[in-house]
Amino acid sequence: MIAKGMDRKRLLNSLESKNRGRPPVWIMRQAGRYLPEYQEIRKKHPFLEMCHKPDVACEVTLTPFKRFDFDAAILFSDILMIPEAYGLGLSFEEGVGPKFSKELIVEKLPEISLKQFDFIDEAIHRIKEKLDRPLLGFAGAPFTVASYMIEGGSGKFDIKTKKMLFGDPKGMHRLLEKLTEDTIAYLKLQQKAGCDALQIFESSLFTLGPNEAKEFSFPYIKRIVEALDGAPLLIYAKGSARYVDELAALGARGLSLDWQCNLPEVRRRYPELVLQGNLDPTLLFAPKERIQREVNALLDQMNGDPSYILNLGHGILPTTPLAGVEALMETLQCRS
Ligand code: 1CP
Repeated sequence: MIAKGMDRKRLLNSLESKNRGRPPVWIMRQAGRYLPEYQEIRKKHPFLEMCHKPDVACEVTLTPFKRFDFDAAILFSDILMIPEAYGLGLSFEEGVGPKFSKELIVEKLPEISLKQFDFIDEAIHRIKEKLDRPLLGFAGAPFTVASYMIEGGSGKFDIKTKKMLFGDPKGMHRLLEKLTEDTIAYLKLQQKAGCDALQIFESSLFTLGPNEAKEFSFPYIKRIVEALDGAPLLIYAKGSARYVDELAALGARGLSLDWQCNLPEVRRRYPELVLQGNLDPTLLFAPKERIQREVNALLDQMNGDPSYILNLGHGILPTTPLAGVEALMETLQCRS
């Protein structure tokens, strides 16, 4: 699907605070399990193979555009590629999610080489050859990736992570230091390969109290922002509502906010910041009229905002009906 003329630039314009007309839209996890086309490809490949094979990663990245005219693509990959490169034995089990088979010993984590991410470099080059709109690269924020490594996969209450954070804060900082350095190199690789913008996912922020967030999350994200030196970078955080000021102070181009934030109010406080979000992902399960009402209510306040990007407040859920996404897209297009 080919977007027309300046339309293709909507996302980049918003990132430069100069968008006119309707806001750009993309959806976190848009190249994922809610799409029947994704499920078809997934039948043929285990998840990690999809990430490792540049031709498949490219195909999956472009899959959502068969149905939806999103204004950007996001690289098909995962936030766990860095721990995988550490040799922690990552696997994805059906219905279970990510799992690491090797024990985490922070002191023994190896130095990694960017050569290990050649498959990502190649996937980005391939996508850029075919894509007619901006491509987002991404990485997990150090604390979120650390929490998966410590839990050995998805941890329901992140108890092991908290145990380490409170019981061995020095060890926790050593792990976060290492992840920060590797994440900087990893994001720079994606930028150099052709990604037009980058997003950092701090999906586990909500598990932390304010003192812990201040110590174990924000300083590391800030270092990444500084190292990327003005690159168009968005920070997504789940649990952003109570930390808008702290997140805004990290110096990134924009914030991607969850659905507990009052986005128009954040805009009043931060007129200059790029803002992205923040519909509740479960809204897409609602009847069409309800989706229209909620999307229109948000757009009544944000339409015409030169630095706004429409998105959900977290990733689209795997069981989301396609009709929900269709209703969102139709409502937006009616506002053009
Ligand atoms: O369209 C896209 O966004 C595709 C690229 C993408 C991204 C940006 C994937 C593919 N994963 C991610 C980010 C990601 N991965 C996050 C941050 C965003 C968020 O909070 O949703 C996190 C926490 C992960 C870790 C992860 N990987 C999970 C979550 C586990 C948990 O704790 O609940 C899962 C299920 C995966 C596997 C995965 N990654 C991506 C897909 C499409 C899948 C499903 C794999 C399958 O088909 O079984």
